Amino acid sequence: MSNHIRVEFVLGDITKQDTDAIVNAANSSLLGGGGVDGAIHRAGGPQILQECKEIRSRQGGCPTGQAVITSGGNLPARYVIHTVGPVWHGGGHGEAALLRESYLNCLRLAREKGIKSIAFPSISTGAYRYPVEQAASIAVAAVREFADNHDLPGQIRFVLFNDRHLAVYLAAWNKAAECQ
Ligand code: AR6
Repeated sequence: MSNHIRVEFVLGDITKQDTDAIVNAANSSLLGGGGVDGAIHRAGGPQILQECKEIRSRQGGCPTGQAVITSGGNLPARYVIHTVGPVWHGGGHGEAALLRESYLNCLRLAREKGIKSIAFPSISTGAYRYPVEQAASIAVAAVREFADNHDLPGQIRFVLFNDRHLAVYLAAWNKAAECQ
């Protein structure tokens, strides 16, 4: 693991984070929705949706596992990285690989943009019904893999919305550290 990276886990609201970028658990339309997506568009104002529409007109939305970037509008964060996690269909439909790609593509975009701090929500574990224990182990493995392969100075923050999710992510992180 790179010595330059700090990973932290907090209980909170993603829209309040003061990292350079926050990640949105979006859908392929990029036109907003409920959960994290709704909260980000409400707090960030119409600028974010406007930029999402421009991306849509260029590339026709965002496929599952991919990521796109907009400004942060009125949010404390300068950027929003929108990714589309997989819908859980029982685990036999490539969900794990797609969720891993969502995290890695957000980190790749952040690196390209020179973003030094990024906050992730627990992608796919709300409306998309991904079991949180499995999602957490994929999320922490993706972050560790990226940090191992890139010199990535900065901070990665997981922002969990309830105590149970926070405990699950911390346990996944500790387990991954033990296995190393
Ligand atoms: N800050 C941090 N985490 C939150 C917040 C918040 N403000 N609000 C909810 N969560 P979800 P998905 C947690 O449903 O499963 C949308 O309608 C929540 O407890 O936001 O990837 C999109 O438009 C859960 O653990 O995202 C898509 O259609 C996690 O964030 C679809 O939902 C993710 O829940 C995406 O579903």
